[in-house]
Amino acid sequence: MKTFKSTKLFILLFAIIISACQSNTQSNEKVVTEPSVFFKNIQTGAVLASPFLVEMGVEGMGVEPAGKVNDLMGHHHIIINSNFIADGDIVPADAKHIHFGGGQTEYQLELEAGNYSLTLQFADGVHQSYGEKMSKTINVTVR
Ligand SMILES: [Cu+2]
Repeated sequence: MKTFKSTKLFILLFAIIISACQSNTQSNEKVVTEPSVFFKNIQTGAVLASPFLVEMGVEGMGVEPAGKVNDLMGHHHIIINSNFIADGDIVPADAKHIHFGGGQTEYQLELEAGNYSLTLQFADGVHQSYGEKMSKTINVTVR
């Protein structure tokens, strides 16, 4: 009887240890961050004097000049008063869409006074968007 009890206890402890290990593994997986882009130096709601410096950040991917398509690599774009570009679509080249095909991560943006949405959009070497998950939109006021 005593042996049976301790065996039961051992199995119970074993089960607790196993489940503790599993929940650790799960929470570690959740900590892994998805690749993302962000404005390093400007928060949404900022009031700025033109021209102002825009510092473009990326996590989980690398910046390289446009030209070739490489996994997890690309370049930044700033989109003014327009939406992010859907995954796989080409980022247009016009006054609203500024490409940083040289691999730049900083830009002096000049805008007339007013309210703007600024979207940072990451895209691959042939300007195909990485989609909404690799974009970030903020709203700013230019005095
Ligand atoms: Cu581009």
